[in-house]
Amino acid sequence: MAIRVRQPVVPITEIEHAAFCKTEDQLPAKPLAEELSVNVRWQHLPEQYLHYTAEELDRRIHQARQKLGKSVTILGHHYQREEVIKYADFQGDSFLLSQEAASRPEARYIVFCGVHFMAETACILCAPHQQVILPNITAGCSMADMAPIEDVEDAWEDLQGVLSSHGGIVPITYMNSVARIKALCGRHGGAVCTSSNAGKVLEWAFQQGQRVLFLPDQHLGRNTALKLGIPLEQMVVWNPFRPLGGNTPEQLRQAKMVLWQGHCSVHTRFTVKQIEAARARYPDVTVLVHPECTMEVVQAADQNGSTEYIRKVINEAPAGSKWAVGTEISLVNRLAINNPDKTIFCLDPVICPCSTMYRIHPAYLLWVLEELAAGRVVNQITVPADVRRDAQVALDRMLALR
Ligand code: CIZ
Repeated sequence: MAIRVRQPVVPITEIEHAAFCKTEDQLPAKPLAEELSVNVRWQHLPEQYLHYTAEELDRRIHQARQKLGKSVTILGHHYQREEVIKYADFQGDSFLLSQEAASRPEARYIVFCGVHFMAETACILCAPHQQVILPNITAGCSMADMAPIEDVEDAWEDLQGVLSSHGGIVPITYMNSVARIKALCGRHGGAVCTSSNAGKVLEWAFQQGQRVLFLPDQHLGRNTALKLGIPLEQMVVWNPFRPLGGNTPEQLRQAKMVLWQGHCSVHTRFTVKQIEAARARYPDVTVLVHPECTMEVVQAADQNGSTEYIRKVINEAPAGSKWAVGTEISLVNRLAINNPDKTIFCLDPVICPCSTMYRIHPAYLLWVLEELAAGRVVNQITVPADVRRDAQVALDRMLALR
């Protein structure tokens, strides 16, 4: 098996995961210097940005925006903290936001308050004159980092060796993956999926071939395949640290789903015990979780769906209804604020934000805006032309299924 040099990533440490966890329900942003004092390794900024108060940040962000006018669009992912999302021209999931950016060609600069793979997707979908900026360059995604392209290419080669004369395998990647993985899927007859359309994309994939390599979230892959009636016995997990992912050639040939061993650190915090506790407290509660949660949690919940689904269902629910939600805390808090006539709470009593989404502090947003206002583009995210072309193929296959 080939050994390749890996791209360095800024890892999400256990310290960072725990650093921002709280038991009270709000997480007000502190001056950046204070947030950095818990030993996180975020992008360096000019000193003055570390000390601005919330009021100073707010005033300066408004000033910079006024100067930049329509040349800038700010996009905010549902998982962004309140102090950042309030500046967003559009809020949404990663794919909706990228489409929104592409539909606004007057915006030369797209400031994407989200994480790296989302900015890459925007870059793939945007017009060539648009530049995509990620306010904090270290805002990656721990799930996407669990599938480095070098490991995926090695796995792909190994799978071809075992399966090419046994019906092959179709690569499907969740949106939460680097552009190079999307491109690999495009080149090899596969597609991208989101958590909203994973079922449709998997159905399509099984019309193309007899088995699927699902990247990088094993839980979304497993939960979706189970919904389609594929039994657990026909699923194997690919551990990139073991030869053949820890499987025998026979196990791979028997499998319908090969699930990459990746997960979301936020959604795997939710447990069946938390669901039981929520039901004990509110017997009429509806438990609604994201399909990145484990199979046990998804099966114990009343409903599961993407961030857009969760928002829609709760926003449209009758007054007085009660919701225990298993997804990122910033989204849950926002739903609770926007629906004061309903009882909405996070399943997990310990409030832990997504630590990479949290790396976008308003001071970073201010910094990139002030740099733009001074005529300098910082933190531009680019995708090489060949990667963009092939990734677009995989995205187009998904879009054709809508
Ligand atoms: O694609 C997204 O934005 C994510 C991360 C999840 C979802 O369900 O929308």
